[in-house]
Amino acid sequence: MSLTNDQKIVLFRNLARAMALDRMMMRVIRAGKMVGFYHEGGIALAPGIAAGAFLQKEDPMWPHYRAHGLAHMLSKGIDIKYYVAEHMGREAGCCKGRSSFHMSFPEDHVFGFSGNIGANFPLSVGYGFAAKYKQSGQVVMNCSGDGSYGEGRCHEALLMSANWKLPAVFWCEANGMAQHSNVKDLFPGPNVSSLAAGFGIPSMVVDGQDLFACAEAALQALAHVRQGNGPIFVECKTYRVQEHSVGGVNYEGPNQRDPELMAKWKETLNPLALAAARLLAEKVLTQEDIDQIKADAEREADEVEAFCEASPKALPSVAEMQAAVYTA
Ligand SMILES: Cc1ncc(C[n+]2csc(CCOP(=O)(O)OP(=O)(O)O)c2C)c(N)n1
Ligand SMILES: [Mg+2]
Repeated sequence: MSLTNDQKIVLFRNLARAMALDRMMMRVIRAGKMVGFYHEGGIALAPGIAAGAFLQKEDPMWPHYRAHGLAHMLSKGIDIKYYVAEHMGREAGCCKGRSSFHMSFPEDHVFGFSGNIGANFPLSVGYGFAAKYKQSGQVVMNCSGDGSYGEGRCHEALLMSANWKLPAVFWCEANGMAQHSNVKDLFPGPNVSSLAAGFGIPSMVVDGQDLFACAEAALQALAHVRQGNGPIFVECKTYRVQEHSVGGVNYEGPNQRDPELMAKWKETLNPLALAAARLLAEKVLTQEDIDQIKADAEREADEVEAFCEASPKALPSVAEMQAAVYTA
């Protein structure tokens, strides 16, 4: 499925925005202005942009937790300043600064967010079942990393989705790492998407550094699901070139990961640079257009930071906090 030039420009602009915002989040946390912590996206944000790009507002999405779903939500059309304000513990945040990254945007059908790896899978089965039962036409975008698939509930979710032919995309951002483990030490094979075949679910493997390849895969996956064919699995191969989370060390098992290899990946596999080269070669954009898009993205990140700093710090009373606690 090929993309129009207009679609390519939107994707490119959103990737530039997400990468500038990711860098801003790193500046903010290092300056001690963030509540909670942050898992840098780095050069792994193209799959998230693709995952959110072609969803309707009503399509439930559970973003991958890396970069705390920044790319996915921005691409889905969520106003990201409320995400940043939430991380900075400000009243303007999407959950009034109470949640750090355990946030939600219910109006945009992002119903929750968790650092609990794999927690989203059973919920996605529920969203998918509801969509099918109500014949709402919604598609569920269930995003995760390759490290999720050591969790039993992920396999149960694949099984139930396949069995009930649920309208779900299992979108996997495979950076080869799960915290300090290499996925090759956790999974017997080159692609976690090979699991899908065991459940009769079709799958694709895509270059996660190629923004447009990821977007084409998202279009194809959504078309498959919207036509009532049941779930599909998309694996985007990407890279982690920094520590797992801020303040950590870039370990793999007991050893530090090779810094030279990380630097080489960072330089040669930057998805924005790769997409820019494509757009120039195809004469979709000029170098001037590209520079302008990048400058706009940096300015937006600065403006978002200033907006958040201007919002009062969230200092809820005990009664206000109790009102937000749900017990059953
Ligand atoms: C249920 C559960 N087990 C373990 C952890 C600790 N943990 C946090 S991130 C992570 C690795 C996740 O890997 P992946 O899903 O591939 O995401 P990546 O960080 O590689 O982007 C682990 C094991 C957790 N948060 N939740
Ligand atoms: Mg991973």
